[in-house]
Amino acid sequence: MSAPSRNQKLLAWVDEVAQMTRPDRIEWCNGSPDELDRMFDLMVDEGLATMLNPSKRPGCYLFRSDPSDVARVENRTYIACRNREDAGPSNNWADPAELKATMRELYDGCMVGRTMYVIPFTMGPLGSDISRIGVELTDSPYVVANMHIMTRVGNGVIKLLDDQADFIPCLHSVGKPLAAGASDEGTWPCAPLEDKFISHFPEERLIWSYGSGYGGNALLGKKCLALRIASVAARDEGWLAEHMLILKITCPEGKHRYVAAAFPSACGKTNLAMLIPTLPGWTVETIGDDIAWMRFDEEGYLHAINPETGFFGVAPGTSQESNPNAMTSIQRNTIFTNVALTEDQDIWWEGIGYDPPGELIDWQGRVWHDGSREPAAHPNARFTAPATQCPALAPEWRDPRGVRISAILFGGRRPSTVPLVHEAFDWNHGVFMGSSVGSEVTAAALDLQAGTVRRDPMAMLPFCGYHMGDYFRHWIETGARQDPAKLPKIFYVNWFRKDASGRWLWPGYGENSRVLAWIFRRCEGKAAARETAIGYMPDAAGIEAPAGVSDADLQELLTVDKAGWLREVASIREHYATFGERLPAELQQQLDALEQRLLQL
Ligand code: OXD
Ligand code: MN
Repeated sequence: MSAPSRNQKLLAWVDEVAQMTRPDRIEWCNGSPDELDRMFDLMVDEGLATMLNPSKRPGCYLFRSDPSDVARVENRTYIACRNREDAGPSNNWADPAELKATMRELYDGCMVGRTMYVIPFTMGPLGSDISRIGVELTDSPYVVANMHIMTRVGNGVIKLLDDQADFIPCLHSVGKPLAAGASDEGTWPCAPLEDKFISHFPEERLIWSYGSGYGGNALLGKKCLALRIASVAARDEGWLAEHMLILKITCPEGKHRYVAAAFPSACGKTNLAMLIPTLPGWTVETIGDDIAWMRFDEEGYLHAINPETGFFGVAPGTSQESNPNAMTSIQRNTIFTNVALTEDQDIWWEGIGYDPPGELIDWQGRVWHDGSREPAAHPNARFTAPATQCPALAPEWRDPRGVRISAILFGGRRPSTVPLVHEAFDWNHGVFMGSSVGSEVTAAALDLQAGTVRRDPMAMLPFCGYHMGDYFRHWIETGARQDPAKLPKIFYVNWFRKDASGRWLWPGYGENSRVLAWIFRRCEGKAAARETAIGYMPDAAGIEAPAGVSDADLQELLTVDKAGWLREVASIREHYATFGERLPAELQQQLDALEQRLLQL
């Protein structure tokens, strides 16, 4: 097919990559439904995909990955900038020229026997000032199909590129060339772990990924472009690229507000983004579940867009009870990866809310019976579903101007110490809260002492494309340029409190609407709060307790545990030490001031 673009930079780059990788053919993607069907047909024919039961899950397909290719590979993820210090202590640094030389050897002939797809896409609505154009070159039809769902692919982008708009080049290969006439024959193509590279060249705004087909490593618009590269662009251009969901909340009187929220992985971000309130009269609608790009408008208000068009969610644990809107979203036109297959060609996973309906085929293609020791679905099994299938999607989710953010929430899994909700005194105090976010780990989960907090500042540790100390400075400076009265309020929430016997103190899920309601009223200036050592907090009367939460429970959820917080201060001090001299003095001052306030209690 002849190239449908007149953009010289794009044509030259496609040519250069084709010469290096030597695909059998090149195909330009137009984003059409026919193209998507063709990708699925191709993969079904090659034994890589199973079409699910069309009367139960129309338009849905199941994929099983190689057991070595089931998640993001942080130890194979690189930030290649000129100075090692600029990558900071939380990233793997590589010298750009050396990394390119290593990867060029791997890319040499890596697409032999395959088609190279050219995927023009935008993150964010076509033509919005905040949006970015990317072009992904890949030899994976699985990536093409997922990009169709997760981004805006197609001719509209080609047209913009014809007008010489710039784009972010994203190169991807599964790293498995095929001998003449061979096919994958049902085996998920990827390279061994030591050959996988997920590389970012932030100074050039360039992404090179090799050897993995897994979403976070291969759908380059998502974590690579919309977070790691965009975070650097945002720093340079004065905006924020964040690992945040965006939701809309409407109160019984009909007024609405928008909230952005950052939580480390496995804290129920998708569930919160699609929450169904138990509090009568309130509604929550979804704008996005993973990434927010935010900018201050001319009037000084923060606006956010969701740059994606789909949900790439964790399947296990998703059920009618935990997230009915997600269950409806995945009813049709969804890609399932590494879930279990039922006898009637439907999907099943641990925590789906009902027993396995008979014998299953597990995520590795083996027969599985109830009671087997290994899980039937991989714990990181995923669904890729179009956002438009979410019944709670707010109509303005695609507004190119974005939505005005009234509140920013930070949170993590903290069984002790951190109360249900507290509000920052001001922007810098809120940045301090975000910088100290983390989740407690169990000894079984990681080789760490139980009770240790694994810090994941603003849930960006794996996704910030530069030094985290500079990232905190960027947040502080961004706030300092604005009228404080117009800045969003910042809150720290914790749905995961337990009492001394290990009993959950708070039921979570839809009941979290009770906390959102307090936050909403705070933004309106209508809810009372008391000033404490750690921030503003509601009295027990400020939160309507759900069934099963006693007055004593609520009291415990809303007290400041002085001893626990002094331990927290010491732990944050250790965390801060890892950022060295680039930690902004403002954050050190926030920590010292918190300690002083606690000591006075
Ligand atoms: C994700 C993650 O996959 O945060 O969204 O790990
Ligand atoms: Mn995420």
